[in-house]
Amino acid sequence: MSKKTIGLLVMAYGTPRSQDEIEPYYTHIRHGRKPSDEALQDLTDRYEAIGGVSPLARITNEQMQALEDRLNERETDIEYKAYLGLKHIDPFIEDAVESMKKDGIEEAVSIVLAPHYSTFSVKSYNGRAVKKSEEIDGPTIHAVESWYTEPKFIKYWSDQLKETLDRVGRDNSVVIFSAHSLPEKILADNDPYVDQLRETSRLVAEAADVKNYEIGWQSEGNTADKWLGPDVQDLTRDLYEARGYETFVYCPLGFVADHLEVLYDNDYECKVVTDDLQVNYERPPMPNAKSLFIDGLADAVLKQLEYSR
Ligand code: FEC
Repeated sequence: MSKKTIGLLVMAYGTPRSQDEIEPYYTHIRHGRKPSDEALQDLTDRYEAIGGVSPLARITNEQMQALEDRLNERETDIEYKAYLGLKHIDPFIEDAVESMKKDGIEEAVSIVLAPHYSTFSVKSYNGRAVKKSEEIDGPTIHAVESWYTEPKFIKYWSDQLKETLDRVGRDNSVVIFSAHSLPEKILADNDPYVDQLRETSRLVAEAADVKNYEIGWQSEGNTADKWLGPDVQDLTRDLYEARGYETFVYCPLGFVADHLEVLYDNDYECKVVTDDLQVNYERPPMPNAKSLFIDGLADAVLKQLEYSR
């Protein structure tokens, strides 16, 4: 008997693959409004500081391929076929849904490469996928809405933190868990984003026997909105003043790959602060396509399918 093929729609933020793509990408992020020359230069300089382009495009592809492989290893009667759908650059989410339709896929499962649900992020990814599918009478899409407590995801980070804290010591160090900041107005609509980050942080901290930890927000956008705080840089200074920690361990739980928001906002911007305070900077490695993490994503996909069918 031939295997049934299920589409695996892997959605992620996307990144410019060359300097020429920075402007259209940034314009898309800004909902079609072109950035000023100054803002564009500022973003170009940040990419320059991390090596010209972000490694995110490569890593997203590796994550998608590894997830497809892992699901196909684990399931014997279903063939998973992965499709990449990006939020701000091609192939867009809508392109991926069209490709599934063209390939005759009738049923798909979608997952966003970001653990925490928010109206600003996961809801918009899944909303775009479902809207396109409805327009073209495309596949039925079972969406994983969030996976912030997935045990292997928690274990990935707690293993990393144990290794770091065993080395630097627990008493005089603090872990700063963080995610991308969002406009504070999300709180008015009972958005679960903040509580979900708190829960991931609690689970990781417990499993890694972390003595001191705090939650911060990073990478806030350049808009007039009030954004969720405290910002990780301000938090670093405040914690140093209040408690005199010797080591700051940054753990950007809201992200899953090495990219601009980690390589620049943590590894450059936070490090400027720790250097200024003459304290130690630590940032354990991101999950990228590491086996334990990918297995956790596979668990989330399989659970969603079992639940939806
Ligand atoms: O190229 C790379 O390596 C970095 C890619 C990248 C990731 C990422 C993740 C998230 N963002 C989220 C929300 C917002 C909101 C705004 C916003 C703005 C930017 C800009 C760049 C950028 N983001 Fe991003 N984000 C990445 C890159 N992000 C570049 C524009 C310049 C700047 O402000 O720094 C504000 C938009 C607006 O103006 O209205 C809001 C969230 C995530 C994590 C979830 C996810 O991955 O989807 C939330 C990676």
